[in-house]
Amino acid sequence: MSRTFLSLSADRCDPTTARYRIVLIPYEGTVCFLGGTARGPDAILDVSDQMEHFDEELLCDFTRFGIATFPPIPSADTPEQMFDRIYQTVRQESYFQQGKFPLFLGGEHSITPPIVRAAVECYGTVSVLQFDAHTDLRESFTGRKLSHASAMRRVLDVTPNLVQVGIRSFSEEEYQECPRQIEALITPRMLLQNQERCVATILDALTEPVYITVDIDVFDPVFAPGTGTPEPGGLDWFQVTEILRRVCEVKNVVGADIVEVAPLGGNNVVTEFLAARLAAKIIAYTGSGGGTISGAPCSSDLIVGKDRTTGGNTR
Ligand SMILES: [Mn+2]
Repeated sequence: MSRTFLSLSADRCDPTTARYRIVLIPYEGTVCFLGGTARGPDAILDVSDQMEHFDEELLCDFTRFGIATFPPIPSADTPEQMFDRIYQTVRQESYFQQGKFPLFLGGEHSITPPIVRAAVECYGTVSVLQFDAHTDLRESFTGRKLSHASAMRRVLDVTPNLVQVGIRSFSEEEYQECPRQIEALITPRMLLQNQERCVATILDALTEPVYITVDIDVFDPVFAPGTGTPEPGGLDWFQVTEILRRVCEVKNVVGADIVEVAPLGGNNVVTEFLAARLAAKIIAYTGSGGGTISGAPCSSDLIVGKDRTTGGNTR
């Protein structure tokens, strides 16, 4: 079983030289329904052993800039302590830093606000692109302001620029308290009707730099059954990766997280495999697209399907 992402050779996972930083946060403190997100990061690392290091779409070795795996941030006793621990660790370890790209593996979605707070401190301003089935805009949930169900409300405390994609579940309370956010949602239905227009809207709405948070439940439960609150009507691999690729091509993306993977156990590794491949895609896309992180890019001519017109869904 691997303790580093992809079980890379020593020269490719040296933390002092690697551009990419995998940071594990196996936190599960405020989950309300099915548990298991604490096992997510380990499960993603384990299956990453089985993946190729060559991106089939960009035709390049996405590990060439180095991918280091950092020790897990241990869970604290309360959500407040955990928020502070994540925020302080991300700052002290300088996970956000010019030329470095942190990719956090959760854990539940409440890990995101302290990360974004540290990112805003580093870069001055950050917009957040959220892939999720849920808005997570409740002011509090079961009496907790730091619940996973309030994660994006806490993000709004530190940045006003939040773009939400794949949402298909939110409460009346959220609609009344955050009407501007709700009216700007990019829903799965909108993506099915005209993905190209949605991508243009997303690119237009995102200021730079961009931080990306992916709740694995943005995918349809058919593709990602191992998660706490599987919602029907989710996105597929091509919808999510197409948006990610386009955003990474033209925006300066400075970090990302993948959260809410709750492994089913046994031989069903579908969800963690999807998450591991998604992590690889984020690395590949940010390594070859736009942005200020320098390095020899793959030729953009090699991006298969770069010129294809994607009116409507991509399936
Ligand atoms: Mn969610």
